[in-house]
Amino acid sequence: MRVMLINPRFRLPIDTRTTPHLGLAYLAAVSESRGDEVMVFDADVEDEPISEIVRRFKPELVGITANTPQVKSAWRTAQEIKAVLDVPIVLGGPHVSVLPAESVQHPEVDVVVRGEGEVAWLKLSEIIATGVTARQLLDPQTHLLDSVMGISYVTTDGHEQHNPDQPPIADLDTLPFPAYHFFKMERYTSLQPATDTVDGSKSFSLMTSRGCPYRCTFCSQSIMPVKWRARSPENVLAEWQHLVNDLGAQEIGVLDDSANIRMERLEKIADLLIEQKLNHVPWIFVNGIRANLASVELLRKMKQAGLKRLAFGVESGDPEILQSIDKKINHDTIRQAFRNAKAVGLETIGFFIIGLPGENEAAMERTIKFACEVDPMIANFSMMTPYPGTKVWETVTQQGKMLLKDWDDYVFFDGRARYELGEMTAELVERKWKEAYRRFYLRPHRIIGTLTRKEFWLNWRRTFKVAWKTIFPQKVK
Ligand code: B12
Ligand code: SF4
Repeated sequence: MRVMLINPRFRLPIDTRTTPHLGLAYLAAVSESRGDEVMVFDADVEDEPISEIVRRFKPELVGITANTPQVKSAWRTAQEIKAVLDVPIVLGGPHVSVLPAESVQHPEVDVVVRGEGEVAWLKLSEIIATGVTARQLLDPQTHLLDSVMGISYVTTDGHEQHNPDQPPIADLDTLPFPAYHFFKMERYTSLQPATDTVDGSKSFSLMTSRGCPYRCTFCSQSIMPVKWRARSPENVLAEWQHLVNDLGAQEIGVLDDSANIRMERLEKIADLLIEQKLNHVPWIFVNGIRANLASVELLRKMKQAGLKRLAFGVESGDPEILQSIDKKINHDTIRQAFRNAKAVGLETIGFFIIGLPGENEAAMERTIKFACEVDPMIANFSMMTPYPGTKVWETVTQQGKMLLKDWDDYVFFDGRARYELGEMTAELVERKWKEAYRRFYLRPHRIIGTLTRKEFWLNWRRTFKVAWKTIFPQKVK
């Protein structure tokens, strides 16, 4: 069967990275292992319109991914495809997992897959490969979709159906490795193009675990299965060997939400990387690892294993706010984690949020000061964006004034406040957010540090552009 997987067009207002979509790479691998002919269309790097490619390739099944700011683009893409070909169209990804009813009401969307997608995708592929049309699929008389868990759809007689959730995949080692060979690797950037100059075609991502046992109030992770599940160190190593030896990886991004929930597992992975001499390829934790589980011994071992840079989610410098967001951590632990990382020679990233519910100017001030105190190499200040499904979303919709009405606007780099709540006005959030970047990066030692980094000079045009757009954001649509 011919299968097409799509990452719909979406551009951030600032020039960040473009990397292959790992979720689609997993689904592509599942389809390939079924013997399907797979095509990945990543609108971020394609030149041709989707309708042309669909006419040529004639897919028999289409899957489209959608996070919140992408979902309108996903619906538009589905419409464009249906206009040239009557093919079953399936949507998946974080946004549609939280609000499936919204997407199934779009006539061009046949099925929504909620949560982890591999099992449902395989089941749907098996059914559709028998040659059924989208209409037959949704006909309640056929009962074709009755046993597929984790999907939502509207039957041909207009009944909205949400099948029971798919249980989380218990053994992640059973999954095939993400199929990067379906992506135009030469068209992507490195993981952190503002700081590193790695050829995008040599830059890969992997995940050693899925899920997160924490439930921070602002994080969309609450939509994924609660249970944290890890791949075995041996399985991770096998993928790492494949990326380095077969695909020539020159950097690897580890995308786990909380990679260090079991520290001994990470230590084992690090041991294997050293043993197998894979530690010459630098790797980065692009998402925060838990600061309370970052012992100096573990960090030292990972540094030996090739870890170059790691991130900690700090979120707020205000103790009360930190407690209110259920991060389940305190500032001394975070301070110690940064000290440990720097002591063993790791580069650090700190993630901070401006505009969490309950904040006032003093709380935001504490966040800026704390960022300057722990002084990571990269400080990332997000303007709080309440994503559907999160507790912050509930708070804002119930007690605040949501300023965003359009899913397209749910990015957090465009300098506009998303909501007002209590004494937190849009003016305050926008002013402190800009101030955070200015005050963090325009300190004398940071300027000198930046100017003496080789990568800065290799990337100076891009870095200036990103800095300019951050401090003087333009309204984009
Ligand atoms: C890496 C990453 C990025 C990278 C790369 C994105 C990419 N091309 O993949 C970058 C830095 C560019 C990025 C940017 C943004 N991101 Co991001 N990102 C992630 C992160 C950490 C990992 C994504 C990943 O690879 N997951 C692993 C794979 C296996 O999971 P998956 O992609 O969800 O796919 C699975 C299922 O969702 C499902 N599925 C997905 N698509 C489809 C399609 C079909 C047909 C089917 C059947 C199933 C299916 O099956 C897949 C396999 O199980 C996630 C957090 C997370 N844990 O997922 C956040 C996350 C996806 N990002 C998020 C956000 C908010 C953003 C931004 C909007 C932030 C911003 N700057 O404003 C932008 C949007 C950019 C864009 N182009 O869309 C949110 C999304 C929330 C939401 N409601 O949409 C997440 C969940 C983080 C969070 N915890 O809040 N992101
Ligand atoms: S912010 Fe990090 S620790 Fe908190 S729920 Fe999200 S992934 Fe887990």
